[in-house]
Amino acid sequence: MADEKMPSAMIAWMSGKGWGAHHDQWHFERRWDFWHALAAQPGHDPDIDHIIADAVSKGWTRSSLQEGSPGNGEDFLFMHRAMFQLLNDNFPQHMHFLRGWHSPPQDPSDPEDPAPDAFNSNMKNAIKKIEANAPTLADDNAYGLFIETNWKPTPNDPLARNPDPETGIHNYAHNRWSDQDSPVNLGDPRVNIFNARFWKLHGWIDYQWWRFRRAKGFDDSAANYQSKLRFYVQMMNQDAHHEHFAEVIMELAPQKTRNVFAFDVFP
Ligand SMILES: [Cu+2]
Repeated sequence: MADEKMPSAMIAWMSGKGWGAHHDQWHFERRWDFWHALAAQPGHDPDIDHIIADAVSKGWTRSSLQEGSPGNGEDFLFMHRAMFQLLNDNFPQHMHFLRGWHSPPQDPSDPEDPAPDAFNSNMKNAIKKIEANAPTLADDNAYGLFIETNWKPTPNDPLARNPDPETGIHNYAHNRWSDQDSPVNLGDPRVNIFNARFWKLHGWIDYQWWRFRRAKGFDDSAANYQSKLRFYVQMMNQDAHHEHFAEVIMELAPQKTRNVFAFDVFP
């Protein structure tokens, strides 16, 4: 089934805020070491060089918070929650597009979310753990890292992975439903925010995070929670000053999308 797009008014609004480019930059800068380590390997996929050259040409730099390192987990959760908040505020009539999966569909022949192969058994366990009442994870950061990524870089090895095989359902799901031929390829951060399935996935994550915080007794009125959320809401609410790549790719030139999650491996 072809990917469903978000309502056009929402796509136009997100494009106006430059969210496609921002989302791409946010993820790339946090995978800076990862991409450069892959590019250093002999015989690597030439797409990797294109991804790096593209980023460097835009002046993007390395983030001190690399994906999978401490601090990145809660960043990931807050940034996406800020996007939900802004879309909910601006598009109350489209609230159901932001609802999220009840649970990620695991059946490859699911009519709405078909997938090419059987659901990974470690990822099945990850879903069980996440949906359990109080997952045995310490805090927002540990929770975010568990959901986001299997990467756990060390100073010597940017490609080191988390020994816990149940980490990274987020990256797994992006890769599972990526479609190189889709103009809103779930694997391509430049355009995947215009894909309805992106919000189903992140809606599930955001809801589970909310449940986690409640089970832990964390207080959403706490100053550190509020200031982090406000930081991201303000960042994401600025109007874009740069080129709207998303509009270009959606409406003018059918450029090839890419799957940045294709290099993830799940045990
Ligand atoms: Cu995502």
